[in-house]
Amino acid sequence: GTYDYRETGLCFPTNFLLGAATASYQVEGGFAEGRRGPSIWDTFSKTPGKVWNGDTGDVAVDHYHRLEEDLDLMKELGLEAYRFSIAWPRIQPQGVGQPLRDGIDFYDRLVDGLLTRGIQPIATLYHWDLPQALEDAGGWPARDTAYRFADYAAMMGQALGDRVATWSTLNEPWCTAYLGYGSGAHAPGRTDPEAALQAVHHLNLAHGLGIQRLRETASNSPQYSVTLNFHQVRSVDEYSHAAVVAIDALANQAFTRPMLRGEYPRDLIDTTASVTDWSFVIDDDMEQIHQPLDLLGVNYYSTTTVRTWDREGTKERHDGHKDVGGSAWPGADEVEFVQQDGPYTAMGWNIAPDGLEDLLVSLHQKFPDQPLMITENGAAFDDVVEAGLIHDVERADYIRRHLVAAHRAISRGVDLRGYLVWSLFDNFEWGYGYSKRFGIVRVDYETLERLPKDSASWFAELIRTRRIPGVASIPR
Ligand code: PNW
Repeated sequence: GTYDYRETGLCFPTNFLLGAATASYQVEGGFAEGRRGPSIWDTFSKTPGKVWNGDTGDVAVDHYHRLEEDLDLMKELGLEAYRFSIAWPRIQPQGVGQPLRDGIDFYDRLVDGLLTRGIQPIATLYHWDLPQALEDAGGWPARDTAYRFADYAAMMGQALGDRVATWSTLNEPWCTAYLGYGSGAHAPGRTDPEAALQAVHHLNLAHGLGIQRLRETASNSPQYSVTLNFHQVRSVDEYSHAAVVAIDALANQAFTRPMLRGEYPRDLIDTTASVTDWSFVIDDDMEQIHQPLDLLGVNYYSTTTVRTWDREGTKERHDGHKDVGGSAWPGADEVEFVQQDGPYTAMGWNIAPDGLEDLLVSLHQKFPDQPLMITENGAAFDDVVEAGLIHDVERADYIRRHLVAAHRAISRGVDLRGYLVWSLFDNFEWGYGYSKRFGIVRVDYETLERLPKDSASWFAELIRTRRIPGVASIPR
């Protein structure tokens, strides 16, 4: 195979945080427990044709009912941090009003269970499960959703602010805005380019207001963050500079510039000029959005390669996103996404650890004082169970090579604080249902049994020794 089995000899300092991540709708199940309200992902997954095989998160990996067992597993693997998300509709079933006791209790138990085991809780307030009632009232294209989010943030700050180590407002607002309201591949499945850009702005506003409300309520001194999925954009030829600028503006700068600098960049306004005049940006929005962050969360899986379309022939569409008709790139009509060189994961995403190093270095150059953390990185592969074991060398090798890239970025001066693998478990992979497995722990969807894969043992060895092991050194 193409794996690199060597021992690297590279070490991470003890304060470099190593852990794993999940998200509420992808793992919890228990969809009707404790008067939880429906989210847009319940509605979407139950709409025929939207999710592979008609899969839903009704049961998922049943984490809601297997909390203690799962916490013990995290402890056995030696995780130093666990990144989870809070299901808003468990707290406010209609997105407004008093918090539900059962909802708060569940996250109370989760946070306490982590702390008892010496694992840092990293809590994300929004990983895509918007209360359906708020979507019915307009969803993220409506300004009011940002205010509802701010109230919910304050509520969670009150409830858990004495124990959560790190707060993150949003996970990947890029996906929410452009896949939810532009391409239609994600809930709520709308395909309206202007709505997608309104969603961008109201997500940014929600983030800024949310940070402020969390700060008011916290009684210890947690870290405040947001998690973005950056597109590391490359061009195929020297004529395609404009395509890189447009995609970088839509994917990356649409979030980093308002959040970290309090402005929307010219390139974004220009790229989207045929779609919107951004008149929904009003009053002191930009000041509200611009809040200092202790950490910027970076999710990284792959690179993106573009070319300026010459308007001849059919446009290539290999942007790594499920094509369901609408565009995930409002205004970028002259951009072609080209097929990239392999190897690929089961998602069809090309494996490019050097893209992670480039991304971290460029973020450090643009925002020199901003500490970073890799909040997701990992891979789906078609795992095979052999005599009760899963020798997922490809996944261990993927993680290993990205850790080497992270290590190189650190040695080039990047202030990188940690690495969280996506994901702790195989889980509900959005539009792909249960067909794609990202876990370092396998879940048998018949019995719901958990089975750590070789990549989990490999990761546990990394945490124990703080040294990036060779893939061959997986204890068997
Ligand atoms: C991220 N895309 O999602 C999410 O934060 C996770 O919930 C998810 O399971 C993981 O990455 C793996 O996909 C993405 O189409 C979903 O570019 C789709 C895209 C990117 C990230």
